[in-house]
Amino acid sequence: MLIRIRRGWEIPDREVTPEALVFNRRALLQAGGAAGIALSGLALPSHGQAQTAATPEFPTPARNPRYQPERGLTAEREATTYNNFYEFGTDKGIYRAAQKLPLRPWTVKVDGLVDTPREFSVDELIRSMPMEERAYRLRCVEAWSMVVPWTGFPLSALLAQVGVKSGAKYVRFETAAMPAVMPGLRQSWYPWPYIEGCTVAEAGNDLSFVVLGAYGKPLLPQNGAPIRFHQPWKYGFKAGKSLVRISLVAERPKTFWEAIQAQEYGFWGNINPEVPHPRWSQASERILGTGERVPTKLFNGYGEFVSDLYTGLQSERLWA
Ligand SMILES: Nc1nc2c(c(=O)[nH]1)N[C@H]1C(S)=C(S)[C@@H](COP(=O)(O)O)O[C@H]1N2
Ligand SMILES: [Mo]
Repeated sequence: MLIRIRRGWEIPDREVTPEALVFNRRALLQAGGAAGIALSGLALPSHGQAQTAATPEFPTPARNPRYQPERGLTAEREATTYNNFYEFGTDKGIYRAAQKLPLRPWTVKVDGLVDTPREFSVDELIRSMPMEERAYRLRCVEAWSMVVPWTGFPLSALLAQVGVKSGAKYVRFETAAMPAVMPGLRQSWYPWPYIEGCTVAEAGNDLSFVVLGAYGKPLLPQNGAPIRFHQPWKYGFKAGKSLVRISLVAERPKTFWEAIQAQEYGFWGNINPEVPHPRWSQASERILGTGERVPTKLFNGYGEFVSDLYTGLQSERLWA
């Protein structure tokens, strides 16, 4: 039995109505797969009074005030129509093609050097993990950026469920490879599936966030539905979309972009305005939607939370 952990800053008056809804929702999920699909937010047939309150099918927890985005939220339209998701194609307009991604059933395997390897269904995670909203900056190495209100939970909460063994040094993220719906996989020179990774220490940082929703709704396919990752102090390419497996491993995983072009993309991918990428200066960034250009900050402005992770690692290639 997983315990729903309430955060101190969560607004208590949200609890009264949602309790009843959560109860109904569980009953519906137990009733079978059809209800599960309906509750994913794609289709909303009426299931009685449980559906009348605001978005009972997906939790809308309070925003964590600790992480201030310091800029306005990016318009949802921008964030959902200008994407990188090479499995669906290399242009920014893959949102149409991505609608073919089947979102249920969907499970994520958590395995490797853990005490209890397990496979979690996405709906189980939505019900049982300590969900919160976080408005994070996202900075792509192509020098554009946005601010998205994600819904999800800290990766550390999931790792606590399985228990990380002492030999584990890295986390390897594997994302979906579904040739039937992903035309990009025909580009066979790319090393599919898209793999990403970080250290166990980075994974344990509270900013490391497993994302299930955005803008108060379940994640859309183009943003990596039904479950993706995000570490806001790293370039966007570190954030694997449509995760199927999270493995605790002893060796540093070979990541997708590193495998393609090791001179341009390293393992760490930390944001640093002073270290240019061969094709893009990282000194400034274009804000999606407004087109405004602003200086880029070290660690994307999250240094106070993460710089300690890198003491003693100066010999590593810490910046993309
Ligand atoms: N599986 C997968 N994940 C991926 C990518 C991808 O091509 N495939 N692109 C990455 C890059 S380069 C960026 S900038 C972000 C973009 O996330 P967004 O489209 O939700 O803004 O997703 C990352 N995750
Ligand atoms: Mo990116």
